[in-house]
Amino acid sequence: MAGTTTDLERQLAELLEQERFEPPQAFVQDALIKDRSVHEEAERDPEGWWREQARALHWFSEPEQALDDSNPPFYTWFADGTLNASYNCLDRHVEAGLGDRVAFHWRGEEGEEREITYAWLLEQTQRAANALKDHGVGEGDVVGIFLPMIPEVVVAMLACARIGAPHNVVFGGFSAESVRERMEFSDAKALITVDGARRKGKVAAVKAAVDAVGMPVKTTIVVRHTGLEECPMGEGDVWWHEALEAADPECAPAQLGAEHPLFILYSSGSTAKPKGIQHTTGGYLTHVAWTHKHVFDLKPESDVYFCSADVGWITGHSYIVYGPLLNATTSVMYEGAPDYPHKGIWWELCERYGATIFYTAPTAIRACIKWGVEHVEKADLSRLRLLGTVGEPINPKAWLWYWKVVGGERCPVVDTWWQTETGGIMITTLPGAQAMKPGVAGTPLPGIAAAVLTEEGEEVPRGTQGLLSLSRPWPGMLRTLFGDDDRYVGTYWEKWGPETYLVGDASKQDDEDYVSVIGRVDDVLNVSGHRMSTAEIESAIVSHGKVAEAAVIGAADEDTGQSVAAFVTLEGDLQGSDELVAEIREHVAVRIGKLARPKRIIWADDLPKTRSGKIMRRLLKDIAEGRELGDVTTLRDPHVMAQLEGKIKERA
Ligand code: 6R9
Repeated sequence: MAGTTTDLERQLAELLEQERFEPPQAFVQDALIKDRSVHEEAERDPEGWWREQARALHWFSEPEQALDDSNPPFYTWFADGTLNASYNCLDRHVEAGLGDRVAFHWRGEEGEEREITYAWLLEQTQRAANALKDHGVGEGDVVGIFLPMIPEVVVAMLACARIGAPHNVVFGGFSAESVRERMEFSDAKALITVDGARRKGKVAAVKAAVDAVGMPVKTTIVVRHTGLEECPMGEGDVWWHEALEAADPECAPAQLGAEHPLFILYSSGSTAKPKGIQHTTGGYLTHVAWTHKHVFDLKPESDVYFCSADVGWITGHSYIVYGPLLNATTSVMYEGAPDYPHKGIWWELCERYGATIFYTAPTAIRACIKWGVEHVEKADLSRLRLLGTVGEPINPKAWLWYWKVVGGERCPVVDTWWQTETGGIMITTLPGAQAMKPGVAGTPLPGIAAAVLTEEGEEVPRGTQGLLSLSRPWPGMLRTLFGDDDRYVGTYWEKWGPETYLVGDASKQDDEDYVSVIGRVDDVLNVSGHRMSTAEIESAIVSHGKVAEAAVIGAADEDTGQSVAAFVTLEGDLQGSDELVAEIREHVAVRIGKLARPKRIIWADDLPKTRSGKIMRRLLKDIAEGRELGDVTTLRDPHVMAQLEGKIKERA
């Protein structure tokens, strides 16, 4: 085995020299798009082109209008059309005779399997929609969803969409406290949650945790999943299965304006308060339907698609639920962790269900590399024909490993750049039409325009690093931040004016228009492809009784891209200890979620601040990553740095 690894390493090292990979001929032959004429066609008339793509949806009344840019940056798309998201995802497929098609091959952590058909989803969605109505939820009311990766999470989202109640899904890895806060911010009327969630063989009592913090909602609907004995049901609590059973089986889809909000999804920004990113119906669905089909070269009759994300993130919303269902896709949905019950579970599932398309995050690929090729090689992956990544920059080494070991050098790899705010994929390669460059996402998709700018808004020369911007509205764009138009304008449209969207990523563009994305330029961390705010973690740490002050930075990390490092000063003359490290980590887990726990805590007597009192994060980053210190002359107290450096050396 050792011999094979060396061979592989040598082969990968050779491939590292190659900057450009043409799409494999066998793939191109059957590809939906084989050249760049679509890009050109869209470029001639972007609005008209998107208007054409909107025809892929079913409209109760067809829109005449595409983009309305009369009040920037409050853009609208297809505003005079009416439609329903759940009708588009379910009814029309069932009406077309596809009711028996599997929408999800679902696999539970314990190995149980459920085949979820389109007909079943439609039946359950109508009942759930009526159950929501029975419990006082109406059009425009926000409904919170805090569920693990079980089919009911899809039903819950589509039931909300059916009656025009925007959903607010919270990732299952967040703490109950985070859920409470998000319910409060979004003024949610009801919460759909679960008795317990399984993680690597253990069961977490979710309903009990939710009760312990108290939710500001009238009704809590509880899915019975693990059958936990201790699932407290109080006043205002209803069992999902009982509510659905009692509900009318038919619920006509609400005919909603294209700009009706479909969902809110909270995402981390550069302040402690998460941003309620608000998406609407017609434009968002048009964008995710087109991109899901063409970026993944989807043939719904023969493909089996597996996206390993969680529905609680935008990737799950757009490319597990809405995009795939709009295109009548058969998908694989897995409840568990990538290394449970064993490190080859993804590949076992690919073989078992015949997955042809696989979409994951670079951090997961790096974990697989560490676990070893043997876990991949055990499975027959010969049906795979396309691979994708999302969430963070992929280093060329990981790209090549994915291409070679998982894809057998037959499967194009699409490196898809986008954000919660963009709704859908914006920059990538179309797999049958464009060469791939490892570590470089690709070009703006048809209809999308991007540019790399200076702080002042001038385009930088090709090959030079600058700030990524999007220079034209697109249908899947966020419309505002929930209840906070000012913050929406201030965050994205103030720097360069209401026509140029500020992405927040540093990037470069080459002579062929390919964009490589380097990383965030603001105080947003990217740990394993999960977005987190330094300010949010800092305020969680500071809320611990023994902590005086904290500064959080993202330190470069080989496995997770970035990791959370916290510089902490303690109250009075308290001393740091291993117990206190554990206490603070647990405190962060309770306040935000396990994913936000600092990997390293560094005790500091003081934090380096400018004379105006701003924490110098750049210096902390230098320290945490072991670099020579840059200019410290603007510091209020330059000795602070010497003390901190001393601490780090002690540890090393
Ligand atoms: C979909 C999603 C968005 C941020 C984004 C950027 C980073 C996402 C990337 C990528 C390089 C890619 N990012 N995809 N960086 N290459 N292919 O991840 O949304 O959670 O909102 O994060 O993630 O920094 O600005 P979200």
